[in-house]
Amino acid sequence: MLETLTRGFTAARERLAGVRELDEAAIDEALASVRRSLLEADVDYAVVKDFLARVRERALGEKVRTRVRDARGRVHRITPDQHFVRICQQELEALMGPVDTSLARAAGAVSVMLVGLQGVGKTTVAAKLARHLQAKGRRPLLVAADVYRPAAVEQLVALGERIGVPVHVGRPGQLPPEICEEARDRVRGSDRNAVVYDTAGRLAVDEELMQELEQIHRRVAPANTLLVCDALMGRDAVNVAREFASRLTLDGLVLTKLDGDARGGAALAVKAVTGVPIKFLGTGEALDRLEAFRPDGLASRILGMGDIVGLVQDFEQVVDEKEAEEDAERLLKGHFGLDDMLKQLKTIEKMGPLKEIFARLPGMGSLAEQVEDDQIRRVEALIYSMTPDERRRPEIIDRSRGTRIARGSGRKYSEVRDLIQRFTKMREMMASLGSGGLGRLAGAGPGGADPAALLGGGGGGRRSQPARNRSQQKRKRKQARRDRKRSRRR
Ligand SMILES: Nc1nc2c(ncn2[C@@H]2O[C@H](COP(=O)(O)OP(=O)(O)OP(=O)(O)O)[C@@H](O)[C@H]2O)c(=O)[nH]1
Ligand SMILES: [Mg+2]
Repeated sequence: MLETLTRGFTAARERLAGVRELDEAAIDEALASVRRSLLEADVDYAVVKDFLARVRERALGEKVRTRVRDARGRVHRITPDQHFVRICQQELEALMGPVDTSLARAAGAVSVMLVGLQGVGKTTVAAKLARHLQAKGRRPLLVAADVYRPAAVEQLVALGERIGVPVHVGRPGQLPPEICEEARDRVRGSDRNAVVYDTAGRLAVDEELMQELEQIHRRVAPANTLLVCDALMGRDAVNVAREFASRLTLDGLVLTKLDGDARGGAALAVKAVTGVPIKFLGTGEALDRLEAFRPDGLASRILGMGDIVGLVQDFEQVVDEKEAEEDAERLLKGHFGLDDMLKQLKTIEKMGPLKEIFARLPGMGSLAEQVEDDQIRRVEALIYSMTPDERRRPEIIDRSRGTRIARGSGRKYSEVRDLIQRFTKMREMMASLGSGGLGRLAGAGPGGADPAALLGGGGGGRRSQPARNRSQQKRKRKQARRDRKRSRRR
């Protein structure tokens, strides 16, 4: 996802690594890589020009502060390349932001009308949004307002069934504006408090489609009209958005298939050109692959610096907090088996393909390319071929047991050996951290471990204030709980 852009910014940073100051020659050279990747990613030309000019002006005009003091009074050195990246980060955020992922309500109900060209992912987004609303405690109704494409209604009905959301289907011969109006009335007269209208798409913006969409819009007055564009549309997304915006009041954009396209330039330009904010991103076919759009997160990812905040948010969604805490406690005591590790891996897997997760870890972007999608499957096969005792105490696995496990899982003996070596090392490390090492490492007293310190001191600076506060509070709560448990045991 967005590899083309990341490559350009990474190259720029590499060019600036080690330079003593950001002079004109150095900046222009760095910007040349950025420019190439922006154009290759199909970002609107005028936007590229503007963006580069702004970065250049700031990079030349701002005095680089080489030392900054963080909240704890520690001094960090800032190198010119870091300063450059910071400017890029801020300008990317300005280009794509501000954050605006709210969905408006009218008369107590959230109503969303989805519009867009054929095949961009409207129906998928309809189901994803319904699921998203459901997760927020709403009771949505999906409306099948595409009566033209064969099987379009069935597609939505099937998706609705999968997520347990009712789908309003019109009678034979009924036209979309009427279907939508009836659906709106159905919501008003029931306990439903959200509605998502899935409309038909066309190959290109045509008059007939526009008129129909205008009619629906007039009759149901949705609180949110969202245009769906896919990343594959590149620069066209901008033109299409302009055309739709000239006919309908658009409240936001949903950008889909960001997983499927390395370019994704539309994400950068479309807000700047149309003024319509990006509200959601679609990053996969599965119905949980919808992200509330965060410009800072996407900017970090584009810069190859990962997106820890987003990763943590996703993780909080899939992880069972109590269980995770118990696991962590056992891990730190060294009482941790391969079964536990597999469980952890599977939790991580729920967040999406490993490759993507790595791409969102700071500094791991390039590593992501080496991660193979079936890595977890292979580890799983190995662990499943072990006896419960072997899983608990992998140190008992000798050559003959290892050969048996390899045969049972259809893998090589060397893979069994590698897995056990890696696991044992990890367990030893965690156990040593648990016995006070973590506290020492973090420079805090025993028991006062600070995981943030392990992420590197300056890292906190990029996180938004509320996110940081939230996770700090969470950490404090967890620590308090742990302390309580400990004192109970004593
Ligand atoms: N990889 C990927 N595929 C997606 C995403 N969103 C949708 N798709 C796929 O794109 C194809 C078209 O999606 P639909 O939701 O049917 O698109 P639509 O806009 O409703 O299409 P029409 O109703 O024909 O106009 C389907 O195969 C989806 O699974 C996404 O974020 N990533
Ligand atoms: Mg559709």
